[in-house]
Amino acid sequence: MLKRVAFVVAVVTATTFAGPNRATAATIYLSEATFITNSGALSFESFEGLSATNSNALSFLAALPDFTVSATPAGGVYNLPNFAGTHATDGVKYIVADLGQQQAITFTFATPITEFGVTITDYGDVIAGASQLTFLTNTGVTGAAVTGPRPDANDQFFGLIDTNPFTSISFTTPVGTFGDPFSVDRVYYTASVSAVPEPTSVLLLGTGVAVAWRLRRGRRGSPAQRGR
Ligand SMILES: [Ca+2]
Ligand SMILES: [Ca+2]
Repeated sequence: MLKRVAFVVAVVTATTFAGPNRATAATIYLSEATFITNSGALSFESFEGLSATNSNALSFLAALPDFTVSATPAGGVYNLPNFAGTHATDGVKYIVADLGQQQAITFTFATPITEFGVTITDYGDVIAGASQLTFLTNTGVTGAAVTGPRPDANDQFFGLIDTNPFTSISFTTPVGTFGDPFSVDRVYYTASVSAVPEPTSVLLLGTGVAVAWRLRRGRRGSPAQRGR
């Protein structure tokens, strides 16, 4: 009987430890400043290089240097100061998802990232939009990015840092929130490996250290100079 109890306790303990370890790998940030502080080198994109459409196309997709951004069922690039509450949070251009329910904006990266941040505007300001905008990565990390209701033209930063790299993240409105356009701008993501100091910089730094060491050695080896 005692043996049996011990076995059960051992199994429960193992399960308890496995759960939190997995959950704490991903951290959500609602403060842009804290997200940046806790991130490594980041790249930034705010869609200023795209042509504004100021209208919605079905299955909208735009290609940026490091990722694509798509909007379903429809979306576009806007440069209007205020389109039904949506607006830019950096520069003048931004991406809108509109028309229908379960509207989604999806970012898909060419190389895996561990950090992602974005400002989401104007979510949850219409009557039926009082629930959450859900995020989901291709690795299965999910949760609430923005919780409604929110005032018209609101801004909400959302950041995710995950030790387990991911290549896509989507933001989806719930069923029943028909006609609540929302938008994204100010995108941060893990800088690609090309942003790491290049071998020539490292070599120059090494040369500098060698020169300094030689100078010190030279001074020590000259008693006449030391006596002055
Ligand atoms: Ca912008
Ligand atoms: Ca809205």
